[in-house]
Amino acid sequence: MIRHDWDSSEVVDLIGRPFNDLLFEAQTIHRQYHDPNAVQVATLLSIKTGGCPEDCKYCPQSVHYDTGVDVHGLLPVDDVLEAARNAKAGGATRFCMGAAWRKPTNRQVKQVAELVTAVQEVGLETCTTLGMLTNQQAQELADAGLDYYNHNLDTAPELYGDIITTRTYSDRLETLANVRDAGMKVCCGGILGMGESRKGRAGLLLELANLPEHPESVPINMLVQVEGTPLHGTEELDVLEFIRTVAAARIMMPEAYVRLSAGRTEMSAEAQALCFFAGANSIFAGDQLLTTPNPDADEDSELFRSLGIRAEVSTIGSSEAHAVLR
Ligand code: SAM
Ligand code: DTB
Ligand code: SF4
Repeated sequence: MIRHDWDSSEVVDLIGRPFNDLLFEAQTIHRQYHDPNAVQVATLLSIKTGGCPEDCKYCPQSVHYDTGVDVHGLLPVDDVLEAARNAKAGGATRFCMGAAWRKPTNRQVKQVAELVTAVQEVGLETCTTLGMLTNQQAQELADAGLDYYNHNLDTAPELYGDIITTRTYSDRLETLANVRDAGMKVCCGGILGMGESRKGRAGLLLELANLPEHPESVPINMLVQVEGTPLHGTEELDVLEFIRTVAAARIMMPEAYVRLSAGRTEMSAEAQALCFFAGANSIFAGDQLLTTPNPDADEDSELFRSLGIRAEVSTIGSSEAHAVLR
């Protein structure tokens, strides 16, 4: 059953259930909605890096912190195409382009729309994450054929002001509504391990699951601690608690692709295997996230091989037929 009426204590209790009960329920629901042995593979590219005016305390790309990221302006289309072809050759079905902007200008939206059209021709689903969008900007990206827009809520509303002061939770919700109105699919999740309590994690899941429509993709990131950011040195989250939160996300948003996102370089194969059992069915592949490292291709193929997991094949061209069949 798809619900949008979760309350906080119910979600705290859900995350805190006996581990075996929680994972069994998550896996049972997972099997009702998804192929249990297939994982979707997406690849990330930072198309504009660093120098961002926002003050997100986790982020190496904020201009407020000295992290030594290699700052660059918007990449030319040829560089983006080369990365997209490599991603496709590596088995990715979706190509996500990230820009360190608070909000793009109309000119920047036009430039990104051209990148979207070019990447589509490679035969990949497209996703971008560019910061806040107006209604018209969202429509322009949708008209260019953009499939997904990533815009994370990142944490619970009551904790947002401790992490970011340069924008509000309602700014985030407004962009998400603009993306939906324009007819695009939504990729929206958050970061765990920023010092939040279980109630904080529950608060993030509650917001996501109580949106008018569940996001099609829900990235769950483990904080990547980058030196120079204010959250560097935060006490690390127990990986079992991360897995519990993934399981709760699966139970609360049965149809969504739950993505085991940033933080995999610090996770054992066993921890990642438990994330897949808990209902994660998407990853970022490629040796770089936006600015920080990710497991390399050999490590990921070995992980998939040892677990008998297949990379999901492209649905481009068949998605409409699929929708008719359902
Ligand atoms: N500037 C745009 C925005 O913030 O919406 C798009 C790019 S931003 C880097 C995309 C997402 O990356 C953030 O919402 C956050 O969830 C994630 N992120 C950034 N730094 C991270 C870190 N150190 N660890 C985990 N996730 C991180
Ligand atoms: C998401 O939720 N995680 C990705 C993607 N969406 C854009 C970004 C992770 C960034 C990790 C830190 C970095 O590499 O800069
Ligand atoms: Fe800028 Fe996005 Fe990083 Fe925040 S998360 S500082 S908005 S790039």
